[in-house]
Amino acid sequence: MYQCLAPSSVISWAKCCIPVCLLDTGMLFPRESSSREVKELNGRWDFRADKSPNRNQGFEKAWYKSRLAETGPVIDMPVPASYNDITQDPTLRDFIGWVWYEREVVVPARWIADEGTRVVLRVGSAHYYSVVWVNGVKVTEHNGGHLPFEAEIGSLIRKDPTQPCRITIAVNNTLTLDTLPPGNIQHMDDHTKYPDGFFVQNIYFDFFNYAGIHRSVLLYTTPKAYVDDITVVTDFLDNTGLVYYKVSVQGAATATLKATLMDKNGRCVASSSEPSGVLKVVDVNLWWPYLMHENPAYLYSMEVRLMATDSRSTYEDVYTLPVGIRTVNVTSTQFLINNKPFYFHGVNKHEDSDIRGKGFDWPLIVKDFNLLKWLGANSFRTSHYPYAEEILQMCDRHGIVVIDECPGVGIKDIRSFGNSSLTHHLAVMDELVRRDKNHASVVMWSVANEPAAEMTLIKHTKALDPSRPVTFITDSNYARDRGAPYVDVICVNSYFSWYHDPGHLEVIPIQLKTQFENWYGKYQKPIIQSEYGADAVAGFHSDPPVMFSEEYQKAVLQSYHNVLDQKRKQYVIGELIWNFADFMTVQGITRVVGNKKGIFTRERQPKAAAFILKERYWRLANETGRLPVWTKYPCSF
Ligand code: GCB
Repeated sequence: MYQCLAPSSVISWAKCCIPVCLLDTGMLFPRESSSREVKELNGRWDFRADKSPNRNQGFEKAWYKSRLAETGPVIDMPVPASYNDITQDPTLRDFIGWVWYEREVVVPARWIADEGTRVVLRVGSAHYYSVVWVNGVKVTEHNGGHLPFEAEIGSLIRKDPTQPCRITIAVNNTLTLDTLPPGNIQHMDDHTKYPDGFFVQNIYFDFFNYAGIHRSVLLYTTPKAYVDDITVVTDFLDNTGLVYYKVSVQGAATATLKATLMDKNGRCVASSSEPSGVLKVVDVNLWWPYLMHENPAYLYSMEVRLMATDSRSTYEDVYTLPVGIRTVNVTSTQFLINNKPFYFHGVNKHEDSDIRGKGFDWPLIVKDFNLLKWLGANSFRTSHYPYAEEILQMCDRHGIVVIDECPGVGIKDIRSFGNSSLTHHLAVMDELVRRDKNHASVVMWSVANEPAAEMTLIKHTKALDPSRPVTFITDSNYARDRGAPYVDVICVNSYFSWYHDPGHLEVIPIQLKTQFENWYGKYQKPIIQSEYGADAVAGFHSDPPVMFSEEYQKAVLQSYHNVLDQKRKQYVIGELIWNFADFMTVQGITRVVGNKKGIFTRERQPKAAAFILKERYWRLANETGRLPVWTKYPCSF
């Protein structure tokens, strides 16, 4: 048991602990190669919300059987994007139920002609429950937002090559007590108060339940015999990097395989012909976090080349995976990356922006990475759900360290504490680890924000991926004995002088100190202040500071920082501000057009607090890290 280890012991996750995949198939990110093609289906789709009273007309009338425009009026809808803020229709902004998307695709003739080619339809994510048809035939369904799903559609489109390929996706954002996050529908039947058929969706999490197709829809090809999954876990010994790997193959009884690891210049540094094993890299360039090394985020490329033959032909498949070589260890007082203490000075984020909602958007992502670097942030937590894979790829490329969180947020209703919730929660962890296990930037899993059954979840996640530590996020008042004995790092959210003792900045030094001392005293595990902050409406000023002014937000941060500075010399290993940017929430009396705890506005302009944090993060980096040459003069940003 980890908690029995002496304070100085190191819990090491490296070695050759390969994550186990409990799911039938892999979920490699679709990449082009000499054997694989990718066709993006993003852009304008036809769209129709099913506004029938039971929201079921689409299924009753089988809207998937013909063109959507033939079933009734359709409107334009961009993919990827949440549909909520796209139109001027208030009933669509707050719509609950099934919406239908459709578009026709021209499939390259050779994809159809070549029986040895697999054609896969992949949805990066759709919120929340999805059903997918191709030419009226159901090909898959998926339970849960934020994670990808796919279906092989080759045989279907080959049935009648003269037909265009019509893709229909129905998406339902109804949350139940067993979904992640949970929610429930409440019907109001009192006709003296509510119109006919009035209902609301109750949720217990603090962000808008944006819905629709949130990430790219793609078609991609692989040969019939193909690389289905690759798992890597890395380590090093002195100057030698070790890449433990495992390749799984589908579509061939026997196959030959070559795994080649290449450096940044494309030079082969190690290779093997085995489906699993270890690649040894002499004079290794380790993957280091941003601001911890002058050459951070070094990535090798692992090319897997597969050859298989059947009675008809020979298949060659090539898949190239970026690989960062690094280790992660935890002691009772430190978080070690490559055996050096790492202090998380970072942010909590949301996938959230004007108009797009939770829709994937490259300009926003690149802007956010520029802001993270400007701020001197070295890390973030994917509060409160898995972010797009492209965001994790950016983290790998830029050395931004990630605590990867599953969508277990707002599990408050006692009825969500049962077995069916837990079974789904475990399945979501399987999907999350399967998708993100190979990212060097991902250094820890977070099973939930205040979860119901953390013990089982933590044990399950550790069994899934023994190569990384596991945590869950708690708040300062949370029953302390539930999950804490099982986690590797304690993550605490607290809002002193905001939700507790509002307006009283003077309580922060006492209450924060007590919080840390209680948690550490009981568990002797390193602690991350995983949320803290205060709302500030940009442009509101007040001296002396009062709540909601930029000055108050600044003062809260400064008071927290004073305590963090004492405790980070002992066992506090990180601080993540809540939040990077203002974000949309449900309407309510505590939210003024959303949550305003951002240090940037929703439009990504800095509030006064951003400058406080920037000054601090660069100071921390200067104390503990080694700045890249180009960041020698951070003030010149
Ligand atoms: C929290 C939650 C986060 C909220 C935040 C707040 O503890 O984890 O989702 O947005 O507090 O601002 O209330």
